[in-house]
Formats: sequence, structure tokens, C-alpha cells
Amino acid sequence: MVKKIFSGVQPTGNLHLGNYLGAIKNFVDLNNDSQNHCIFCVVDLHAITVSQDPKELKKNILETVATFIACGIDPKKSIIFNQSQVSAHSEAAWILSCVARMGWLNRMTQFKEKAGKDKEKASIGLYSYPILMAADILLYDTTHVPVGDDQKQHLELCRDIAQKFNNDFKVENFLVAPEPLIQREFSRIMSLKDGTKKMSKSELSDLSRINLTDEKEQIINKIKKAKTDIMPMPSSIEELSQRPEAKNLIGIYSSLCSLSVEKTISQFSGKNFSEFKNDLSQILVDKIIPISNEIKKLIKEKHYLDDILLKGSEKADKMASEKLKKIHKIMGF
Ligand code: AQP
Repeated sequence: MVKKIFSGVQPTGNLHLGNYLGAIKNFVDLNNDSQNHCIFCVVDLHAITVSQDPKELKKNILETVATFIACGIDPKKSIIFNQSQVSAHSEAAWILSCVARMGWLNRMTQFKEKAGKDKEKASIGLYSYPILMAADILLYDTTHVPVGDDQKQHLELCRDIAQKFNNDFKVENFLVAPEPLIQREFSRIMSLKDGTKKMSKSELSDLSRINLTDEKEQIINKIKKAKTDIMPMPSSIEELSQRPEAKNLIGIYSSLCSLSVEKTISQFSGKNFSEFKNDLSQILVDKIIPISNEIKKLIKEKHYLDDILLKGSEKADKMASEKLKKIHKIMGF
């Protein structure tokens, strides 16, 4: 079966190891399967749900494209574009916001986490952003969405919106309810400073994450300073449930080496953390430094990156505006 894949990354700077292992690595595998039709979107409209410096935003959009390509996405095989250039996304989001229910959105945990204590001051966009995400996905008859574990709830909302639209307007299967593609293991990479918090671009401390543009010395230093507990390396998987930092670092190592957690544990059982950290740093340097160098090279090729976005948005616009036209007809516009 041909899979129609859609996924997005926000151009909010500091793309990190969590974005790579939770999402982009998966994008690359999907891009390499000739059975799939892939669309990878730089979701700049999502980025402005929190305030952005326009100059930085422009730079980050191009850096996100450079990161996609440096990680291995081929713009000849997959469509790469930025969301703001295809107006159907915003139009469909309005229509779908009249289908979605307040109660559904009120349950979204990411809004609660991102808005924090002072949710009165959060933008309305931050609250309604899962509806724009649903529009992004549904405009392309997407069948599969590769995302990190943190986006699972938003994808369930997208399915509910598709089903309600189809029921309300009696158009069976018109909007395709997509399936999430979430890796079973290592789908949520945690902060290097706190194993209970997700690794995130917006976390103030740079020591909490490995950025995809980090230099060798930065990676080594961050792993050296990464929080661990006072006990030696675990000898069983059961021990990990009480040791979030050890669990996270072992997960990162296993994911990068394509090993099971059990295998990694048996490899390092009884050894001390410093030995494990040395090996982890080495694996990270081997994986991240070629990506980091390629991003830095590509970022200077502004015309090349602009051209990828232009061509990608022309293709995406054609597909999305055809779907939107059908939506208009169904709704009586
Ligand atoms: N820590 C993570 N572990 C696994 N997957 C992750 N993703 C993000 N963080 C992790 C996945 O990366 C994709 C792109 O994410 P995004 O840029 O759209 O935004 P986000 O999820 O809000 O990422 P951040 O880092 O947490 O950004 P800020 O700090 O700006 O809010 C998604 O598929 C996501 O699941």
C-alpha cells in the first residue's frame, strides 16, 4: 500500500537530538522507501504561537530545511515546504475550528505544559494550534504521521476532527483519519539535566540538550555534565523505572547503535558511569558531527534552500488547494 506521509517541525531554532531520534531519523527512513509519498513541512505558522523575532524566524526556517537535508531527506524524493506559503492551511484550520469542540481542546496536555501557570497570557494560537496541525495533515489525505510520543494526543484529536467532519456533512471517508507512526522505543528523549522533562528547544539551559549543530567539544562536555545518580550502571531493565536519567542515557545510546536496551545494559552492567559516558560521547560525535558540519555548509547556500522551499510549496499548494475546493463545495460555500 502506498503510504501518504506528512509531518512537520517548528522552525524555533536549536533542533536537537530529541527532534532527530524522535522524528527526523524516522522521516529519513520513510523518504528512502520508494513506496511512500512524503511531505515534510517547516511549520512556521505553528512557531508564531509564541513570540518570534522575524529575522531569527527567517534564519530558522532555512536552518530547518538545511537540517532535513543534512540528516538525509532528499528534496527530489520528498516535498519540503514551509506552511505559511500554502494559504489553504490557515483557511482549512478556520473551517475545522468550527468542527472541533472546546472540550476536546481543553484536554490537550501540551497546552497546559507550554502555557504554564499563567494561561490567561498565552496566545489563542497556542491553544488552538492542534486544529492547525489537523488541517496540515488532512489537506493531503495523509495516511501516516511520523511524530514523537509528545504529539500522540494531537494526532488523536486530528482523527476525531476528521470523523466529526465526515459525520456532520455525511461524506464518508472524505477526510482521511491518519495513523500515527511512533517508534515503540526511544520515542521521547529527555533533558540531560532532568530525566523527567522532555529534551526541548525552548529550555533555557543549553546543557539540557545536544543540538544538531553542536561541535565535538560541546557534545563531550554536555555528556560529561549530564545528570546521573550515584549508583553504578544498572544490571537489569527493572532498575531503570526508578532511574530516569540512566534510562534516558541508555535509551539514547541504544537508539544511536540500533541496540535493544537489554543489550546495552548487559554491555555496561557493573561498569561505572564515566566509562559509559565516554562511549556515549564517542557515538554521539560520530553521528552528530557529520550532520552538524553539513548543516553549517548548507546554511550558506541560501539560494539552494530558498529554491527547495519554492518548488516544494508550489507542489503542496496544488494538492492542498484542490482538497480545500472540495471542502468548500461540501460546506456550501
Ligand atoms: N524530546 C523529544 N523526544 C522525541 N521527539 C521529540 N520531538 C520534539 N522533542 C522531542 C519531536 O520532534 C518533532 C518536531 O517537534 P517540533 O519542532 O514541532 O516541536 P516540539 O515537539 O514542541 O519540540 P520542542 O523541542 O519541545 O520545541 P519547543 O521547546 O519549541 O516547544 C515532533 O514530531 C516531536 O514529536
